[in-house]
Parts: sequence; structure tokens; C-alpha cells
Amino acid sequence: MDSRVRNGIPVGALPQYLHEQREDVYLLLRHYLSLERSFLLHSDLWDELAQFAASTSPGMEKSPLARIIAVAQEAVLEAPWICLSIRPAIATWEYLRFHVEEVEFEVISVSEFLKFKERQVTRRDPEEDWCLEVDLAPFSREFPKLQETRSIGRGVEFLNRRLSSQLFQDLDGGDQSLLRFLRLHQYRGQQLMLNGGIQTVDELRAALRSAEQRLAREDQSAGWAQVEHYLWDLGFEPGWGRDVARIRDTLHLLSDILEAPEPATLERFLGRIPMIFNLAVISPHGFFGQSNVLGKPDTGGQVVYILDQVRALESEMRQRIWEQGLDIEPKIRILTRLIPEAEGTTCDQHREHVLSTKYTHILRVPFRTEQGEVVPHWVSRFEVWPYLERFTVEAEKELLAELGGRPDLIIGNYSDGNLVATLLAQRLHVTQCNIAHALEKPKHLYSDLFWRENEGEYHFSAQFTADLIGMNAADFIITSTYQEIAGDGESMGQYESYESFTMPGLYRVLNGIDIYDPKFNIVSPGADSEVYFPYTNRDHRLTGLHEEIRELVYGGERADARGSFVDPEKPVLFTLARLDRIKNITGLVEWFGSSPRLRGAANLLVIAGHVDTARSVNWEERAQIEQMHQLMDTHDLDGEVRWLGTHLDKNLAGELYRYIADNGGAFVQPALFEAFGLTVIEAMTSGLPTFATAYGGPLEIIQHGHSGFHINPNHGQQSADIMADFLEQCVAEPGYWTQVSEAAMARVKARYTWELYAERMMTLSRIYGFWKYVTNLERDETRRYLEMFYGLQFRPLARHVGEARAEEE
Ligand code: UDP
Ligand code: LCN
Repeated sequence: MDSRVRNGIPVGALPQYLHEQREDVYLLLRHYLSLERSFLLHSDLWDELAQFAASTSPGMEKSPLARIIAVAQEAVLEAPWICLSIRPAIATWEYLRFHVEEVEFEVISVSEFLKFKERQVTRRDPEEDWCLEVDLAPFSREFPKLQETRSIGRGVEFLNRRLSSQLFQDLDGGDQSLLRFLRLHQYRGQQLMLNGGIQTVDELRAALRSAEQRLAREDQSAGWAQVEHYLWDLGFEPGWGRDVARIRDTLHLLSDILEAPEPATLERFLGRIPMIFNLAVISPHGFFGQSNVLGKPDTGGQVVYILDQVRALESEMRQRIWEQGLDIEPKIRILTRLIPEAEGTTCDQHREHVLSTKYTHILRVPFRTEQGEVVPHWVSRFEVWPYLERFTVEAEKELLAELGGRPDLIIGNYSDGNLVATLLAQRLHVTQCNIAHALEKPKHLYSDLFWRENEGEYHFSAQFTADLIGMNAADFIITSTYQEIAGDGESMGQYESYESFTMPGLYRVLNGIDIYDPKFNIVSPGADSEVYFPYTNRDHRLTGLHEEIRELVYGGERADARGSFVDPEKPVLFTLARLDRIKNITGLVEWFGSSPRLRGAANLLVIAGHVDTARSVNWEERAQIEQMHQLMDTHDLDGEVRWLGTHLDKNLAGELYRYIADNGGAFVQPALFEAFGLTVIEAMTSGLPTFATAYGGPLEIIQHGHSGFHINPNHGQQSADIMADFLEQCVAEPGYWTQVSEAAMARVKARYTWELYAERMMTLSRIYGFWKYVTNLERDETRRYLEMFYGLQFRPLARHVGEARAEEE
């Protein structure tokens, strides 16, 4: 094998090819330069090569050079150089530099590649300016890492396998950490699991044996109280089980582990340890409430996710606590911002009970200015940075008072929540879990490189800095899909995009996050099954809403709508989203308008934003509204598209999905990029055949051609054809619609439910808590580095956002 084959890419074959085909290669590279663009993306590079091969150099598309271009993510061009970043496989990167005139290449480092990029923006030689290089790799050199790309996102399985055998070898060598861990658990002064009577692992083995002998003779349904006296003498405290059968089972799990450590047994045992009673869920920005908040700026799926999440977690926590024989009431607090100008929502209330829970509340703490005054109005998620530190300090006090002590786990959400979670977890020494929902960086092309240009609107410099701090500080990270971490063969993952990047003039990131880190775990959300359920579930249907829904869909003029269906017989293509640019609702309307086939086969129902620009407080939404009106005019769509600029409450939305399914319709999610896509899950679980973007979560949720269809938002005509093909096939083949609909429902049931989520999440949090305690997962060195990064980099950036805002006002 060629020794210069790097990660499966035949770099070794290149020199000979360049030598033999020197002229053609030169002409192609020169052609790239002649485009006079400093940056080319993969599609540009490949399209140009294909054209060049067709016109000038037949067969070039199969050459070693083409194999490299096929995996190139981007090129940076400045005569006589062309630098390429190539991604031969998921989470594998190489950087090459070609000298066009010499027709030669060399492998370069990521730092050199980033510097070359910076030159194109600053027009200065980066070697002349000192620049901070952020590199977190050295901190985790000794740390166990996943090796295989397919294992990414299954961190806990890896940890259990890797560390359990090591730990239990150490136990025989006299390591006391497991014992100390089992003695650690208390609730309000009540000792749990083990007391001080057991001092060594051998004593623990002996106690387990004696307990088993005694318990085997007891009535298996007897409760803890009936056996407590002698178990206590042996060294056991409450927490092993509600009845004798369960207590024995938990004791068996532990003795099996001490006998021969099996990762699966360890996971089952740790899953039962009573260690999570109080939970803090952090989501500072936006309007966080239970009604009337959807559609408010920045308040989308994250709120839906968290409200469903806490319900599921509370129920799982109660179940586990009960099974372990404890009578403890778990507490969950969602920590968010109090907004005095609440626009008719409850966001100005300090405390709000979460419906359908027993012990869960929303706790709201205001943002304050440096002078300590409460910020009365809504603040966009891009501008919250100056308020977060103060918010954390105030929130911490409130949280401790509410919970009567520290939380056992802190879950951050989105960039701002993850930063607050980091600060809180550090202050309180608590396990931290991060959930990104959507990372902003990969959503916007070159958001890092041209950060300065975007600073006025988005303040990405502060946000990406917060992201780096949050993701590196977290003990574990939950993602909704694999692609969120590592992307797929063609495009990089959201977390992967933080591995290396540069913000010229600010800092250069060589190793920002390692996606092979076992902290990553995929735990996908679901949809509230009380609200979103199959259209075939007739007994639960909200038929009382049908008249209202009929009026919404098929009715005539109303103040919040534009267009109505001239031919109500056609099936309905339905879409529902916030009217953000990235949701690409305007794209869908454009495809529909330009496709006579699709227009012939269906009507289009759009529920998004407002039809009246004056009702929108968001500049991006206003631009989209104007574009929607233009498209309706240009394509003359008023008889075939109904656009409702209204926000539906979730029961109505749930019944609407099913109503559309009753009539053989389908759902479309045309986003340019969708991190996960709750609407896709809601539609599929309702039984709607669904067409959703191939960029992001839906690529993984839907199996193309089976449980739905992927569409490419950049190829409107092709997407329209996929939808038209489906609708026409449904007419030609009566069972086809039902086949896709059933596969969609089955897919969600098997993979995307809140029950599965809560079960996994509660197990994970115990396992990470355990490993953090018994090994050195604490990562003190990283923490110290991040503290410095926070102090020296993030704080000034955040202050700057505040100053810019004050100037505007
Ligand atoms: N949603 C809604 N009414 C609307 C628009 C959206 O109830 O008018 C809900 C939708 O049902 C889904 C959530 O808001 O539960 C949007 O989540 P998704 O993940 O699809 O997108 P996000 O808004 O988070 O980007
Ligand atoms: C944010 C998004 O952009 C969506 O794709 C997700 O579904 C939502 O959050 C919930 O995680």
C-alpha cells in the first residue's frame, strides 16, 4: 500500500498524476483562479471540474485529483496558491496547498490553512499579527476517546466498556472509590444505599451474601420497612428497592458487578441509584411560557421540547424513586428570564406551575443592567450576552432557595443556557448536561470568517465563544441526531464545525471540540403523545374542533389570511413553521408556484408568521412576509395557496395535522437547514406522509422512499417533482398513501418518543455522575483554561454587545 495514502485518500497517487497530466491540471487550477473568487465551496469546485472534464480533459472526473475534489469542503484561492480543506470521511480532515504555476502540492497544517483564509479577509499577512490560537486537544491527550466514526454519539456505552474493567481491577487492588460512591448518597440528611458499617470491598461482598440469604426466606412482596432492621445492621440504607424482590434484584446486580464487571449490568445498577431528585433546566432567552409564546421572536421548538421534556423526566424520576422504595418528591425548575413587558403572556410571573406535572415550575429571574435595573423588554437571543453573568448569580440564589439545596443535575439549552449552566455547575459543583437544539455557527455561511460584518446584527463573536466554553465544560452533551454531531459523508456536523475555524482578528481555533469525545450521546426527543397521535386513533380525536379547522383551511377571507382554495377537492400539502429565512417557506411557495404539475395535484396550506408586516417585530420575518406577498402576486396563487398568519394552540395544531391526513394530504418541511425538526415528528406521528429537507435532522428521521421523502431545498424543481410524483402515484395506486403513512407512524413510535428519551436521560445522568466521581473525568485543567477564556475573551465581547445596544437606544 502506498505509504502516503492518508485516511483513504490517494494523496500518494497525486504527484505522479500531476506530473503526467501537468498541462490539464494546470489549466483546471488556472480556471479556478480565473473565477476571481477567494472562496469556493464543494459544489462550485466539483461543477467546474465536471465542466472542465467534459470540455477539455475527458476522464478527469475519475482521476486522483478528482477524488480529492470530490471530498473537498472548500477552497481558498490567492494566486499562485489554492488551498483545499478535504474531508475524506466523517470527522476526518486534511489540508492541501497547490502551487498553480508549479503544478505541485503539499500537505499543510490546519493552522496554516486558517491563516491563509484569514489573509483573504484581512488582506494582511497573519504572521505579522499575533493571534490567539485556541487548542483544547492537549488537555485530553490522556483521555479515552472513541475510535470509530460509527461509535460517535454513543459515549456512555464506550465509557462503560472502557472504564468498568479498569475500575474493577483497581477494586481488587484496594480501590475504595465504588464504596465511597455508594456511601455518598443522601437526601435531606437521610443516608441512602450504604452506611459506614461497610469499610472494604470484601466486607461489601460478605454483606451482600448475608443479605441475600436472609431475603430469600422473606415474603417477596414485603416492603423495606419489614426488612430494614437487619439490612441496616449489615450496612445497608434505603434506596435498594420498594419490596424484597426488587431489593434482591438490585443486590444481585451489585454482586454480579463485583464478580465480573459487565458494562450492561453496571448500567442497570447505576440506573437504579437514587441520586437525581432535583433538576435545573436552563433556557434564559425568549418568551418561555406555556401558551401564546410560540411565534414570538426566538421562541420556537426549544420551548416545546423543554415543556415535553420536563413532563417526561418528572414522570421517570418519580417512577424510579418509587421503585427504589423512597418517598421523595422530585423537583424540577425551568430557569428562564422574567420579562416585565410580557405582551399578554405569563412571562412576567416569577413562578409558574407546569401543567400536567406535580412538582415542576418555571422560575423567572429578570435580566438586569450593570446599574442593577430590570430590563423590561424582550431581548433577541443574539443580544443576551451582557446579562447572563448577573442573571446566573441572582438565579443561583433563587434556585437554592426553591430546591432547598443544590440541584443534582443542570441541563443547559442553546448557547445562552449552556453558558449559564456552565457557570452554575462550576459554582455549585454539579454535573452539567448541554443541549444545543441548533448551533448557530453552521446555519450561516462564513459566519466565523466574516464575523465582523455580522457583528451589528448577530454578535457571533460572543456566541461562538460561549459555545466553545459551554461544550467543553459540559460533562455530557445530548444531541437529537447523529448528524448534529458528525454530519454525514457529504456535509459536516454542527458540532464538527466547531473543531477548527477562524474569526480573523479575534482568535483562531485549531481544536475547539473533539467529536470523538465520549461526552456525546444521541437521545432524540419525541412529540407529546397526548397532543400528536395517529389520525386513525378515532377515540381520542378532537372532532369538536373540526368546524373551526374546516373554516381555517377551506374558509374564505379573514384578516390574518391570504388566499383560499378554489378547488377544495385536491389534497392539501401542509407546512407549519416560524417565518424565518432558514425555514424556507418562501422557497416552498416559489417551487409550488413554478410547478404546474404540483399545482395540478394539490393545494398548499401555509401556517407561518403574519400576513401583515405591521404585526411583526422582527426584521427577518418582515422581509419574509414581503417576499411571500410578492410570490403570491407573481405566481397568481390566491386560489391555490392559503397562507394563514396565525399561531395555533397545540391542540388545534395536533388536530389539524390529523385533519389533513383524513383527507389524504401531506406535510412539507422545506428548510435550508433544520437542526432536528419537531414538526416533522409531529406530522409523521399523525400519519402524514412527510417531505422534509435533506439538510439536518430530517435526513436521519425519515428513511427516504419508505417513511417519507427527503427534498433538497437548493433544487426546487426536483423537490416539486418528488412531491408531484408522490401525489400522482397516490391517485394511480390507492394503497400507496397508506403505506407511506403507516411507515411514518411506525418510525416515530420506534425511535422518537419522550418515554424513550426520559429513560435514557435519567440513566445517562447517573452514569456520568458515577464516572465523574470515580475517575478523573473532572478535567480540572480544561476547566481552568476555560475560565481564563471566559474572563479574557468572552467577558469583553459580551460587554461590547451591551455597549453597542446602549448606543443604539
Ligand atoms: N409551532 C406551533 N405553531 C406555530 C408554529 C410552530 O405550534 O404557529 C410549533 C410546532 O408544532 C413545533 C414547534 O413549534 O412543535 C417548532 O419546532 P421545530 O423543531 O419544528 O422548529 P424551531 O421553531 O424550533 O426551529
Ligand atoms: C431548534 C431547532 O432549530 C429545531 O430544529 C429543533 O427541533 C428544536 O430546536 C428542538 O430541539
